[in-house]
Amino acid sequence: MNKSAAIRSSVSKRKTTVPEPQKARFSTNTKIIIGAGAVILFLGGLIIAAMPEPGASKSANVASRSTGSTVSTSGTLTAFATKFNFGSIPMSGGKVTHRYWIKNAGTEPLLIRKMYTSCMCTTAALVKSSGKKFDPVGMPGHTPIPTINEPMNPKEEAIVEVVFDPAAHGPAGIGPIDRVVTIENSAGRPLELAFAANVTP
Ligand SMILES: [Cu+2]
Repeated sequence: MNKSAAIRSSVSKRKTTVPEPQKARFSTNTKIIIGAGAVILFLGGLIIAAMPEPGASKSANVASRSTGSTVSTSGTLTAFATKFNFGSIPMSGGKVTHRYWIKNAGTEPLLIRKMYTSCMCTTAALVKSSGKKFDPVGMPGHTPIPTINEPMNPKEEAIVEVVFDPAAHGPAGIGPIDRVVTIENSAGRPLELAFAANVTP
């Protein structure tokens, strides 16, 4: 605050020693007052900026400590698109594949517990960003569904590679179909990836 005190003393000095017309003196004083105010605001800003933010860092520490030993229930497993349409596909054309991108959009790690599909004509395989690919899974009751408990870190992305076999049901499977891949996870509700197709003869 020495600076502003110096400015103030110079203001009073000028006031007494330099006689000026009323109008001019007013504008000079106003400028100096604004200047002094800016210095005070600037110094105050420096002090505030230099101050640590104990509230913010403390709450972050508490949050990480309270969840350190447990699996997240507030992270969120999301998909960039949860629906896909293969359009018309011939029964004799062979299997078709679609890759869904999923992401842990939460702030804490989560676990992919297990994945399964709604029908035996459909398989789904998890492919991690590291390139690690899990064995494809199918429909519960038709194929064993392993619990994989695969971790996904915050912001980590992965692929769910879904394969649909339009010939799996034979001629009975001709027509529009809807299938779902379910991904059970530790972050909340299961993520459901859906697709449709129109199987033609
Ligand atoms: Cu099926």
